[in-house]
Amino acid sequence: MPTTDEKKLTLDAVIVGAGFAGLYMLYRLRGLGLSAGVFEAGKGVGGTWYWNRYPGARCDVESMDYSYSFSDELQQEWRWTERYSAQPEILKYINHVADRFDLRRDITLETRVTSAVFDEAASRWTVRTDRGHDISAQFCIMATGCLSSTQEPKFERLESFTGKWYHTGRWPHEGVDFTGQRVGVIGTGSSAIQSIPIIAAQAKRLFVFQRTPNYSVPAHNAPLDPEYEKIVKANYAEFRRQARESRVGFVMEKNDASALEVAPDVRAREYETRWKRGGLGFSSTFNDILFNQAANQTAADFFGAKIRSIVRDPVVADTLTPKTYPLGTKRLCVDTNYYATFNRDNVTLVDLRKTPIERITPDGLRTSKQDYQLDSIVFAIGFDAMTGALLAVDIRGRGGRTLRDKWAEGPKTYLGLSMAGFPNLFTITGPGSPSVLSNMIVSIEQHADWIADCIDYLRTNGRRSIEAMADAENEWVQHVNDVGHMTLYPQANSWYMGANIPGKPRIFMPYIGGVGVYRQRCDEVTAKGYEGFTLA
Ligand code: NA7
Repeated sequence: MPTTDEKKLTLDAVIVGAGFAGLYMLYRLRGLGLSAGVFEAGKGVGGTWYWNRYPGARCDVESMDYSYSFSDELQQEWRWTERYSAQPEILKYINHVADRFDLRRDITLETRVTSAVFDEAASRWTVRTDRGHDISAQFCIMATGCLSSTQEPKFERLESFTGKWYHTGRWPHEGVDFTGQRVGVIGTGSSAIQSIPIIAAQAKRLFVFQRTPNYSVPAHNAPLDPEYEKIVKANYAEFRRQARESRVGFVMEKNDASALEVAPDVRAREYETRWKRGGLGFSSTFNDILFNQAANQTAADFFGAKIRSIVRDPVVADTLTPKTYPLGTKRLCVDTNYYATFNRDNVTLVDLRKTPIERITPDGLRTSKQDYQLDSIVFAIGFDAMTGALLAVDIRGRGGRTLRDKWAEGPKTYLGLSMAGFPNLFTITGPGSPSVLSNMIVSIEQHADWIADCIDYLRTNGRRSIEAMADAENEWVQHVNDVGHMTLYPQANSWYMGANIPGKPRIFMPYIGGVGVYRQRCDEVTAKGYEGFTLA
């Protein structure tokens, strides 16, 4: 515990969170000569990659893309071992970055920021933590991540369960051995889809409780091809430039053809090629998959046929086939042996649409049809995405207005970076920015750079504060919404829409205009002397 004196701090900036965003923000602010402190709830750095240690946790963006670009020495020297990196390797990388750039001395671990209150007279933030820190800072930067606030399991009689239960987003650090156990996994999102094949291979019996099936593309993960690594490293600057200007923060092979305009055999061949290649690029097989229902249906039909070709039991195959929302409008999953796992004798799929969970029992759970005996339950039920971690902090801006109040009907931001009424508060990859629809590291670097440049500008121009104008914010919120509704995304009950959390406002939260387009917009705002902001 810090002593009273150590707890009372005056800093130029407080950064909340020590994941990829917090670390790079600290690096940038230090470079400007600012005093900055990072406060992090975990016992280590890494954010998402610190908490999500469930079996099979892996990034769905390829390793050569999913890494920092700010240091050429770092990107040249670091060697990824696989096409898609597993969680332990990514965590090792983040720790390497923290050491390599001597970041740890400004990071306070095991400390949760509980409130941030704006003092209008002083134009400063007072930030408090659960360990009694009382920090005065000119700037407060929320680097709290989009998928960090877990959705808590709210199943009736959970407390009566005599076995052990886990949440994929808060996995025990020592790991879990399911050998000989009867295990139930609730949920079939990305976390479940990655962990199910591994748990199935270990457990005696595995019951998968599915509410909504997901579309999952094979990863075809493999050791990183040394030739590919060599080519990328020889051209890393250009590779990164293309990523920054792309739609999603990494280069996906584009196809300007419509799925509806090509002959059926050409279409089938294209889908097959993308399936064989694996990964998130599947949803760009044609240019209208995410915009046109009929085009999307051709991809969904291809998917259904694939599932039927892998899963032997036709009833199970049918249950695993999504039918209620367009492909890609819930985040596409990337897997290793997911569908084939349902051919195992020890795996049973339970369709919760037909037989919902009634309650947890002391030795398992009960659906409307039967009791299941379980030694362990894995809740793979996701996150209060994009807004959860921000609203978990009691943030109060001008006039004492809370962020919770401001966002009561859904998040409102200017560029996903800043909010009217909350001067000198920044969000890295906040709602209204490309964030979760992009390679997060590309978006994180862009935001941290924009914020650092903005702070530098304020200081060199003798300004104390910057605040989004209400009009600019309203226009941006409208634009984010308009662009979102040009696509099929709003049709799904996804966490992009806040639909996975009971009572959360239903609104499409990320900006889908594209990483390159969005960056241009941010740069224009800067070039026009921070258009849409008030500087004081
Ligand atoms: P997701 O993608 O939100 O998946 C959560 C899953 O849990 C999903 O299948 C949900 O079904 C299911 N769920 C949630 N609540 C319940 C209840 N009460 N009962 C039964 N099933 C439930 O979270 P993940 O952790 O898998 O992945 C999050 C992101 O992390 C992922 O997109 C990647 O970007 C990385 P539903 O679809 O709501 O019917």
